[in-house]
Amino acid sequence: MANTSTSIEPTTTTRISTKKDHQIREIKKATIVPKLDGNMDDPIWKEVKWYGLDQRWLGEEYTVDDFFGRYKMAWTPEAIYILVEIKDDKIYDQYKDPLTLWWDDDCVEIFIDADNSGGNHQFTNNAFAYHVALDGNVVDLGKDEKPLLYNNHITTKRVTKGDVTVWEFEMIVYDDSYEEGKVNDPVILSKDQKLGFAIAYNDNDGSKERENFIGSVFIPGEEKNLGWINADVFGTIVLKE
Ligand SMILES: [Ca+2]
Ligand SMILES: [Ca+2]
Ligand SMILES: [Ca+2]
Ligand SMILES: [Ca+2]
Repeated sequence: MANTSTSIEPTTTTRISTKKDHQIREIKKATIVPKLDGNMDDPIWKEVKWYGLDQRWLGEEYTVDDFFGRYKMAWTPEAIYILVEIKDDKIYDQYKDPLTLWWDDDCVEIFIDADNSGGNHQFTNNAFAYHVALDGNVVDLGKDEKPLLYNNHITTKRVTKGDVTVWEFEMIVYDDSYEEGKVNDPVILSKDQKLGFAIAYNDNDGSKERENFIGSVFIPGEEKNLGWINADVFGTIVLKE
């Protein structure tokens, strides 16, 4: 039966998605969970390919001796796994306090948007920008605009040999219903699910402030340090078996 009515309301949505999917990548499911030991000999890491950490978001041009980075990803219903290999000529940790200028020490930054909604997340849990420090502390800004430790969201093991550091991460995913200090259910990940994702490295080799911020995704325009504010710039991962 033809119905030309235009008065039908769309189903209620609480959030208008602003994101246009880009850098869409299919991520393979791990049947055997990688062992977080800083060693990349796990079966899943042999099966999946490297992605580059090669987009300069901040700082001057750098050389391959100063920084080279790449990563791999996998998932299970319980978590996302990330293997990161970084070549960095100097590992630098000037602030022992994890909540002081955490972005000015060498650290890996992992961006995740559980429902791929995009949009502002600076002081909300619409998405997270987890800074993982050399000592394993995980920091992001909370709703009160102050830094918070999220060490129960990401577990990591880091092994440095010479100028090469291997990090393995296990990230439990939380969505925008996350409330700090409450009991929160992690997102159970499933096949064909789409999430917003990016990863970056803050490289400092002894300066007062970070020298470079190198990310995984191209960000158009002059201002490229947007990941910590706006989840629209994250790439899109699609979970596959
Ligand atoms: Ca391993
Ligand atoms: Ca460096
Ligand atoms: Ca979101
Ligand atoms: Ca460094």
